[in-house]
Amino acid sequence: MPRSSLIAITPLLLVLASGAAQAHAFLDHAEPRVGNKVATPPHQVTLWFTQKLEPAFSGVTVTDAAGQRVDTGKARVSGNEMSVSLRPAGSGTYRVDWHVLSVDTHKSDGSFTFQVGQ
Ligand SMILES: [Cu+2]
Repeated sequence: MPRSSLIAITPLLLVLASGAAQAHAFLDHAEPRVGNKVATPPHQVTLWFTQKLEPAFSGVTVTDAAGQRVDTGKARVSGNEMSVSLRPAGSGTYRVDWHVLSVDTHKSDGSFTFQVGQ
């Protein structure tokens, strides 16, 4: 097979692989809740998944309205739950980006936002 054909096929396989992975560790719910508004900046964000997680390969980052990271870095993972502490920050739209490896060895990732303020 010509080299150019291999290059064309590789991205397609990656797309198929990531699509299959999404069928495994879904985000079940989060606190603050996905898309919700809270009055004051939370001290932590907690995410619950549909499967148990592998702590070494799972993580979460949180950024504030200015795009600055406000998480303290080290996510805590216990069973199907992952949480991270937040530094004090202001109001506006916060973005949560998570990636997990579930115990069935499948990766998935995603993001959501919540609002802080009145
Ligand atoms: Cu899976």
